[in-house]
Amino acid sequence: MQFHNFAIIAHVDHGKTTLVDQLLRQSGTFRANQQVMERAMDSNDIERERGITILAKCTSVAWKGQRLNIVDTPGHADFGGEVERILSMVDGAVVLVDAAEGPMPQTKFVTMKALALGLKPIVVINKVDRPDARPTEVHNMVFDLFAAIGANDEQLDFPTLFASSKQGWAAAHLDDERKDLAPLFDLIVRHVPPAVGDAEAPFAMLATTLEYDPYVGRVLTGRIHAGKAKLNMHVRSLSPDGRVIEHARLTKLLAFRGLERVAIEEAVAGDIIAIAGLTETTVADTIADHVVAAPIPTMAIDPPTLAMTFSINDSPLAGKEGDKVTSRVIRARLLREAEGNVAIRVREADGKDAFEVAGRGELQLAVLVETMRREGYELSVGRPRVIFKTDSATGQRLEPIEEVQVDVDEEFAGIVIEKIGQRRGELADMRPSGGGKTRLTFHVPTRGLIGYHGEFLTDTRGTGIMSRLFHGYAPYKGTIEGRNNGVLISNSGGSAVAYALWYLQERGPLFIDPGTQVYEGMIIGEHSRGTDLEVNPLKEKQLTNIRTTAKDEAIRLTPPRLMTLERAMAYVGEDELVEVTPKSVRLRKKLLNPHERKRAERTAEAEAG
Ligand SMILES: Nc1nc2c(ncn2[C@@H]2O[C@H](COP(=O)(O)OP(=O)(O)OP(=O)(O)O)[C@@H](O)[C@H]2O)c(=O)[nH]1
Ligand SMILES: [Mg+2]
Repeated sequence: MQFHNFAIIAHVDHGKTTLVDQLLRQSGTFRANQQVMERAMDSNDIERERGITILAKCTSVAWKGQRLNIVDTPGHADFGGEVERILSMVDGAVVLVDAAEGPMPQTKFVTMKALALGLKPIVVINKVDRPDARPTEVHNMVFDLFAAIGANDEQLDFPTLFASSKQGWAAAHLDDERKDLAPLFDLIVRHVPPAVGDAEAPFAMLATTLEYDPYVGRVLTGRIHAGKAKLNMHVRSLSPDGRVIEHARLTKLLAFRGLERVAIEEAVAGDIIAIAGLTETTVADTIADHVVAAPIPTMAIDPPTLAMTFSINDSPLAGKEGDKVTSRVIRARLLREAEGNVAIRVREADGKDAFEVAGRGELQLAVLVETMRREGYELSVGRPRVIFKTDSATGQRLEPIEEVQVDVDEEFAGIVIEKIGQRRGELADMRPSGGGKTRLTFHVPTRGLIGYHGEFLTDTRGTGIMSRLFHGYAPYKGTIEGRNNGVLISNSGGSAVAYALWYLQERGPLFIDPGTQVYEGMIIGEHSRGTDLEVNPLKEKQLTNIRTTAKDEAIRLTPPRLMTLERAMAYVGEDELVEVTPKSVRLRKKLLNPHERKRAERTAEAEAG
């Protein structure tokens, strides 16, 4: 049997996981009566809630006697670190492009990576069923994209299918019968070269993804480069620089079969499998027979651009909602994350009990915090900040710049250009993109984009589409105006009272409901002016006014602006923190005591002056 290993790559939401559903279904992988959810490969909770793929996942189907190993990849740029490494495991790529949206920034990014590795992609123009689909035009755009990013002649000669992953069909021509995915299956078998690998050579495999299984422990997935993996075989692992990491026994071999993994006794070169039994080995390490002396070469991953400080929760409400609160458990959890997640880096920060976690973007960091709070952790996190670099030749400070592509109705183009301009972004291109929409391309400092997405959605009444992609480092663009408003800070602790909030809401929008537990130094709302204001959200109505209680009942509060984790992360200032527990997201001043805050302010002024 031959293996055809390929990854499905695309911009976010172009339909990769939906296509995998249909590949599984139409290859007869499911039992006849099996109940299968939509986007079945998006199996973790956060993936299902957000409707996006976060972790790349493998599956495998049989087609006409051949085995197709499929890797579903995440399309969101923050999770792009996965895609680069995944591509080194496969011999082919299916590039999916939405027939209405056309190629988007992440299409370009992943296609560039695939071309650079010498893969010959198959292009699938997907969502042809959309009423606003323009498949022929998009096909031409894909060709232009391939040419622009340096595809060689062979790669430029890519085969194309038109498809609807939702309806489960693919066809070579738009007027062909729209029946099933057989044209895609057949094309994959024809076009993705069968995996080669010497089955008689000593065993060697590159670990590409890592996860923890409650039963078998560390599970490493990768492609067998050479030889055979056998159950209970003795192996050793080598780091990318050739150091021996450990000697171990393969206690479990797992093959991917549809949505399941099945235990197997043996696997041969070319196949993609998961193994257990190693305890120290991680992503990018080589697992091999003892006679193998050199590790399998692996690719460098683009460095992280955004960092955030994680520290213990030391608020007065700490430890009430979570059971994982000490710096020791937080540290262990973060190190574990950094091990399996190639795009995350963790280091001990200067402060006590604090860690600096660096990643690819706000969403990636927010997903990590969200995952941890669901596991029972309590944390404080600071405002995300970009990672600067110094130009070694000139000594100049450099900052990360992103390419931002925006599709908006013409009427909103003005406000978007203005807002991005304030954030030191430069308009690189502007053109009509059909249907009364305008496509704007900018180069914007990552710094200026923190927290912008929410504002963008408000400004475009939820109709705008924005995507971003790391572009490179460039000289520092100068200061960017931060939040204009101060905040309302509670001056005492207890349960917030409706009557007090009713008075306070004149000062600015509130973040809490009556009954919310507050403490001294907690941020409960925004001040409509530029300064911070200490307020008392606990103040009850004077007892002498007892006769008006009937009116009290009628107190109408403006609905509070409740803070989600991501909103809070983008909102907090330098001297503020987001307190995260399994049940709550609170905003607070780093220094809770007003006298300490004053003192710190004076010191800062003295230093500046
Ligand atoms: N009309 C139409 N909608 C589709 C099609 N394929 C997928 N969708 C929809 O597009 C949305 C995104 O689909 P997914 O399969 O999750 O996209 P994805 O590429 O896996 O997204 P990420 O993994 O987050 O990058 C879902 O709402 C799908 O129902 C299609 O062929 N036609
Ligand atoms: Mg997906």
